[in-house]
Amino acid sequence: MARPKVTVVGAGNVGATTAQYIVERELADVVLTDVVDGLPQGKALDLLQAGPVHGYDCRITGANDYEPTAGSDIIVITAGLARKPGMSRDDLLLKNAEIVGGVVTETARRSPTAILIVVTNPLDAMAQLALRRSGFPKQRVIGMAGVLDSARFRTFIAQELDVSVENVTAFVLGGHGDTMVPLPRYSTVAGIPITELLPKDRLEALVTRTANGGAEIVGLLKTGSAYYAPAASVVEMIEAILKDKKKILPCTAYLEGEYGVKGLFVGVPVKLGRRGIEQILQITLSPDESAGLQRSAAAVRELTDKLGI
Ligand code: TXD
Repeated sequence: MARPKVTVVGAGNVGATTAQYIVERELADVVLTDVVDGLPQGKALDLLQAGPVHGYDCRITGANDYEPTAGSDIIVITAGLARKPGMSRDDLLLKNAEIVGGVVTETARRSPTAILIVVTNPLDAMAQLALRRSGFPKQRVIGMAGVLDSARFRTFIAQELDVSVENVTAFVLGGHGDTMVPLPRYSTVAGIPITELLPKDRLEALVTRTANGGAEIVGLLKTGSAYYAPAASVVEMIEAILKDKKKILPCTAYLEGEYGVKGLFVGVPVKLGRRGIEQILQITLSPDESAGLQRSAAAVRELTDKLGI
């Protein structure tokens, strides 16, 4: 049986680490692309040479053009710029929209049945742009944010209670970043809601740390942002899709009325399988949680309005 094919656009920190985790799990052959001459080719060759040691046979190809991406099952978009000094959030929005728009046009026409996983920030708006540009059905355009945000929350809960991360499930809704909505009452340790295990003030501290999880790492690294956990999160989504696992994961999905949000990408629990987003799960939110989600949606809407999408 032919191995599935995954294209990763952007051979920077998140892109290259995503390629690494894909081949280490032997999930797919990988095509890694970037605009920087030699970068994707060099990283692809290096990863290929780790194969004999790790014991994987996946093919890994690096390219500066899109021809080798044709017929991909999944396309992961990590291409973009980080914010530079003097650059406003809006400058970044417009620049990354230009990059992501171009990438989507080039990849979608060569892989018309692919599933797009968008990673580039501002995530929710870039996912919306990818949906519009590709003309793909909404089931096949997914943003990665919730898996990462909930992985961070799970890490902090496990640390706080000194239990295995494997026992901890956590739920995070909403947009990526400051407006995310962690849901402690749906977060559990071996099935026990964490609201029964942690006092309110500790729980609030963990929620705040989760919401600032990305900034905490940027503050430490200084020259870049997180990539191990983001790449691991992308790969969990890829695995759920390629193995048709029907796994329930928090992902950024296009809503058409669910949770009272219409025509916008927001993070919600979805079922991921071979057809992409196979279902959006609707859970009952408290008035506070619902208000948080609406605030989050409004922040996303501001960006999509600026892009006119
Ligand atoms: O939760 C999430 N969604 C995120 C998002 C978690 C982590 C990172 N997040 C965002 O992903 C981050 O804010 C960036 O927008 C992207 C990629 O982050 P990364 O840390 O990988 O950035 P790098 O190392 O700067 O890599 C970006 C690469 C770099 O090699 C550029 O040369 C390349 O993108 N690039 C392009 N590749 C292809 N085509 C075009 N046009 C292009 N422009 C730049």
